Amino acid sequence: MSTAQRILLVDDDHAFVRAMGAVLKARGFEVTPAANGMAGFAEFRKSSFDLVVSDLDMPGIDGLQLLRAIREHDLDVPVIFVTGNASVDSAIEALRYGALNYLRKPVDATALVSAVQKAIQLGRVGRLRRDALGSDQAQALADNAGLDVSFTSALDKLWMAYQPIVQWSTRKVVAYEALMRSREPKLPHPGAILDAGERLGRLRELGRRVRDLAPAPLWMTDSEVRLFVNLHVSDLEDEHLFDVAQALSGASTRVVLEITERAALTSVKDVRSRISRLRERGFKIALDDIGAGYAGLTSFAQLDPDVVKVDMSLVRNVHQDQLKQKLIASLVALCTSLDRMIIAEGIETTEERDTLLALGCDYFQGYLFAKPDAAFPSVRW
Ligand code: G
Ligand code: MN
Repeated sequence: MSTAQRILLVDDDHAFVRAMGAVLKARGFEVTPAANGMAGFAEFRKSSFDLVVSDLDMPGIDGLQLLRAIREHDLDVPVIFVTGNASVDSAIEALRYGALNYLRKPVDATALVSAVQKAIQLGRVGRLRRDALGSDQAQALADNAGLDVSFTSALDKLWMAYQPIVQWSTRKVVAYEALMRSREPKLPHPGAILDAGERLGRLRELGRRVRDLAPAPLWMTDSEVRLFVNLHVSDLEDEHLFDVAQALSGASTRVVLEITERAALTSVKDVRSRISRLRERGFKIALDDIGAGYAGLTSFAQLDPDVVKVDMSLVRNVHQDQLKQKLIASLVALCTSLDRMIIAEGIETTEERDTLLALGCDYFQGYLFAKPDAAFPSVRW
């Protein structure tokens, strides 16, 4: 039986595969060539390898996609990328996805052999470490590593949907709420992305990405139109949020930061001073999901919000529910007396809208008017 180390060599550059294949074979490695990402992955599924060496830029399935597919099956196998294109972005991305090394063409044979030997050694250590752990621990590690890959991909494929917030009396769009979405099928809903970010301790990266993307299309709207952006409590503890150089700060006077009532603000150190720092930078503050029944009016007192958003659970079938009507009427009275804006969220029917109008609401958001969409969606009055 052969004990040679097995290398999968993937590149659409036949000359490179032939030349490097020969170099590696001469050093005693067993080399399986593949001419593209698809063929490489097929080989990978057929047998086990100690190392994958792959081109980054290939037609069809490229190196990154191949790496992602491999990581779904094998968390340990080391991967080295080789590329003729000296793109720093893709190099960084490759490393983020767990590639071990990155070599630029033309590749010197000695450099390749030394990188290959080092990678195989590291791969072996990774495998031993996983074997040494108990099966539960190893499983948790594996699950998290898989989740980590999906989360990275979800960040890469993040995009913002926008949902109008309207004023009924003037029939005008006064703002858009930016809502995160991702094309990563493993994490299809914002809730799933947030859960993954929380489990992995990567919520801040998510918040930063949202704040980078959210203000981009703002220039297309009238200057009075506001942008509502959701914050997670963990964002409040991220200095990036307070950085005047971040994209959102540039538009701060048009931005309303939504903080949900669902999360305990008590966990955040010096919430009040953080909120006032945001106000100093020009941001307005909204209390999101009020009435969802978690913190009651505590967070209202803590935040002293400029805007209050009524949770859609209070809005749903409000026309049939006297208790909901009373709650909303008292919130409207509170906001009116304090001169705060109050927005009812999640309106789906004309019955809900008309009841809310009768209760004194003038600002609305919900599928009845427009669903969130990539471009600024138009409103059905
Ligand atoms: O927690 P927050 O209020 O930010 O959540 C808003 C979410 O509610 C978004 O994901 C948005 O797509 C969704 N949404 C917006 N309008 C409606 C609506 O009218 N009905 C329902 N069911 N969901 C809505
Ligand atoms: Mn919101």
